[in-house]
Amino acid sequence: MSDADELFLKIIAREIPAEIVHETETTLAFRDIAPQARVHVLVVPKTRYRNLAELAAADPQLLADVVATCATVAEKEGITGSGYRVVFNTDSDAGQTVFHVHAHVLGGEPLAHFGG
Ligand code: DGP
Repeated sequence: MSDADELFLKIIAREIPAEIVHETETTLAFRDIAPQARVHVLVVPKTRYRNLAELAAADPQLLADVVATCATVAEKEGITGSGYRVVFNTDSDAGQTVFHVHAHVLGGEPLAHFGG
């Protein structure tokens, strides 16, 4: 595991500061250091898995916890009415840079549309 991949474990341990938005027994939500939207929060499981595929295979309940925390964050941030996006960048083509699975919760303004 590289230093970059240990980053979120250090945030979970409060060894590196972050603006924490919500915490549960199994997950932590904190603001992205380089926000791509007015609201940009990262949600991580407190146990590290490399990416979405590893988490889904190893612990589906923990994945459900991460997704539930995303919905809670959207409520706390007041963006459920206007809408929001949840993204798991997974490996190189998606530009994943930190290999501790995390969901991006983005909203608070109109987001560029993608898809059909
Ligand atoms: P990804 O590209 O999907 O692996 O996203 C990693 C995100 O992590 C990226 O949007 C920036 C964010 N990030 C990187 N370093 C830090 C940090 O030290 N603190 C916080 N809060 N976010 C960070």
